[in-house]
Order: sequence, then C-alpha cells, then structure tokens
Amino acid sequence: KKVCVMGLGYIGLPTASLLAMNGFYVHGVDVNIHTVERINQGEVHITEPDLDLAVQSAVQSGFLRASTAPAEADIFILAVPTPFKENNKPDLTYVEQAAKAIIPFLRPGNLVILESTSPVGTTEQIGDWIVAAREDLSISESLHAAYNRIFVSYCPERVLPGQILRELVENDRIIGGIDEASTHWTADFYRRFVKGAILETNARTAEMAKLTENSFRDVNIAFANELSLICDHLDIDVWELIRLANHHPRVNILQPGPGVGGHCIAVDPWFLVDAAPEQAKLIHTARIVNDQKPWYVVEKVLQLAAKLRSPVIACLGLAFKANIDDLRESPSMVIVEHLAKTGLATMYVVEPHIEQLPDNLRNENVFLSDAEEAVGKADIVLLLVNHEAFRSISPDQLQEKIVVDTRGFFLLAPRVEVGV
Ligand code: SAJ
Repeated sequence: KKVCVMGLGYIGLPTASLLAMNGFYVHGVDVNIHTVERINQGEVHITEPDLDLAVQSAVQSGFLRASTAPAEADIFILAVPTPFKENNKPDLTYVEQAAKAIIPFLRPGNLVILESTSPVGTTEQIGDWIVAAREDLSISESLHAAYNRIFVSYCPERVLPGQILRELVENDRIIGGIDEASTHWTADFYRRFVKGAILETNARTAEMAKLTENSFRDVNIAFANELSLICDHLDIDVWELIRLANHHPRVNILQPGPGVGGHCIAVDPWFLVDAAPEQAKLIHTARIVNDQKPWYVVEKVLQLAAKLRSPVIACLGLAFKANIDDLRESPSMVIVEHLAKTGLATMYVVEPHIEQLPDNLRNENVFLSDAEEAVGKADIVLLLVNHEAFRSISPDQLQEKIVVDTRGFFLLAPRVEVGV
C-alpha cells in the first residue's frame, strides 16, 4: 500500500519513517523545499532521539520519498500544525491547505486520516470539502454510493517529544471515523504498525479526546503552579509539600515550573474554551494561571536583582522542557527575554542544546555560556529547565549564590528560593 503523509514535522516525519520501516511506500510532503531536500538525502531537520537513523534507513531502502507536492496513494495522513490565532481561536489554515491539496489526487476507496490536533467537527469538515470539490466522490455510507466512496477519520497523535519513535508504536490510539466503515478501515491500518490498543469511536469524540488529554495535563500543572504561589506566600517548600501529599494513595500532583510551554498543552485547551466558553471555565482559568507563571518568576528575579549592585544572572535552560532543543513557546524564553530587555543585569544564558542565542536575546548584556562559567560569575542562579546536563553543577558551586529554582532541581542547595 502507498501512504501520502502531508507535513513532515515532529509528527509527520517520524510517522512516515515508521510506516516505511513497516513496508508501506511513503510519499512525504512538506511545503518547505529545504526540509524535503534534506529528507531525500536521508537527513533530518528536527532533533529527536533515533529519528536520524530511522529516516536514513527509510530513504535508503527506497520506501520513503519526500516532495513538495502530493501524489496518488491509498491512504493520506494529514499531520500539519494547528496553531491558534491572537484571539485564541484555532487556526485551521494548514489543515485546510493540506486537505485541499490532496483532493485532486483522491480516488474511490481512498482513506484520509487527520492526525493534527483539531477542534471538534474538523474531520467532518474535511469530508465536506472533499464532496464539495469532487462531484465524482462520496462520503456517504449508503450502498449505492459505495463504488465512489472516500473514507475519512480522525486519529490523534499522543506522542511525547523526546520519545516519539517509541510512543508511536507503544501508545494506545483512539480512532474516530465519520462513519463506521471509515473507523474500521483506519483501525485495521494502525494495527499494522501500532502495538498499543486501538480504540474505536466516532470522529467528534476522538477530536474531543485529544483536547481533553492535553487540557487535563494543563489543569493539573496549573494546580501545581498555583500551589507554588501559595507556598511562596506562606513560606513553605512546595517541592517537599507535593512529595508528601503524593504519598496519599489517591493524590498525584504534577510539578510546578516556570510556566507551560510547547505547542500542545499551552494551545489545545484554548480550542475547548473557544468551542464552549460558557462551560469551559476551569480550563480557561488554568490557562491563565499557567500563562502568568513566567511573569511571576520575572518579578521575583527583578526583586532579588534590585538588591544587588550590577547583578549577574545565570539563566539555566531555554527549551520548553528538559532534554530537548525546542525553544518554541518556551516560558523560559519569555522570562529570559524580558529580563534581558530590562537591561538591569548581565546575563549568562546556558542552553546545552543550541549553538547560538536566538535573535530576540541578542543584546549587549546577554551571553551564551556554559554552566561552569555562568554559575561561577553569577550572583543569581535562575534554574529554568531541568536538563540532565545541569546535574554537573555541584552544591559547592551554588554556596554563595542566590538560587531561584523554578523546577525544584537543586533541592539540596543552600539558600534556595523555594516556590517560584
Ligand atoms: N510541565 C510542568 N510540570 C509538569 C509537567 C510538565 O510544568 O509536571 C511543563 C513542561 O515543562 C512543558 C509543558 O508543561 O513546558 C508541556 O510539557 P509536557 O511534557 O507535559 O508535554 P508535551 O507538550 O511535550 O507533550 C504533550 C503530551 N500530552 C500529555 O501528556 C497529555 C503528549 O502526549 C502529546 O502528544 C503532546 O502534548 C501533543 O502533541 O499534544
């Protein structure tokens, strides 16, 4: 069978290489010509463990080819981004472009699968775009339409950056078609390369499930972040508090941090708020709590810096979470950028996964550094990301420093400012 994968990013590319490894001929499509060229040379444009080897072998074996244009296939997978606009409304431009780009290539019997996180109703919308553009095709389950049918389903990705290739195979998958036939065929397809359970439902429930999962995590992180503010106010160590409370058999509190980043958890809950603003009150509030956390950290650091003459701040980590190089939607970036803009301190930024500072941090007071130098020179050590690489920093090095530990990383360090 031949699969056309639209979008060769964090989800599309690993999925394409996994399919190729399982014997599907994969035609991968991306709008970025540089991405396409690199993939065809067997190289990758994103950092993800083992992805380079997977893509290399998929391309070398001839099972994966990238292109800027779609081609005919049996199965089409849409794995393009769904960001949100300024007004917190979902932006379906990429989904619409990708869906409309494949329509001319569709043949009766084809299966179209949407994997992108999407508002409820998007999969049905894709079906409607298809029949509106192609009079010769149908999405109806009725028997007389059977000969020219297109099948359409939603199957949300659920993989965690940093362990995508493993989770693509091992995670359970939810599959929701626009009708039962679409659901069944899609389920059969995923069973060919997924070891986890394949759970069948309808398209709307599957769309809602994805949004629910990420909103669940956002609300729970907001709870932890709110606890950190309360603890800071009451002078209690929030890390110890959570450790103790989690000994209760039915309590499992997540970890506070500098805020919530990434392109999923900080985005998807807005899709629910947008769809049901009257009902989604808690989910909305959680977003606000998490979005305010970086500013709380900024305030905290500025107050501490104000007590020092020519303060030097070591900022440890820019990525949106541990052990990845992804700086997009990172609360650490918000914090460091804002601190840099104030010009009140000299800043040594440590991010072991990048080679140069992003443009918005290029400033005469900001230097990209290593942990040794940054901590050595700093008055204030601001831990923003719990990268394994920072384990090399010893309590001795922090002895004379003011430590603002947003992740509870240096639990044993002296003079730790807790709770931020
Ligand atoms: N974070 C905390 N405290 C925690 C856990 C996370 O502050 O206890 C922060 C992280 O530092 C980061 C943000 O939350 O800034 C998000 O990180 P994450 O590891 O929770 O999630 P993502 O964005 O890498 O991946 C999530 C996953 N969803 C869930 O766990 C419900 C993943 O399974 C999804 O596939 C992915 O979103 C997605 O693509 O939707």
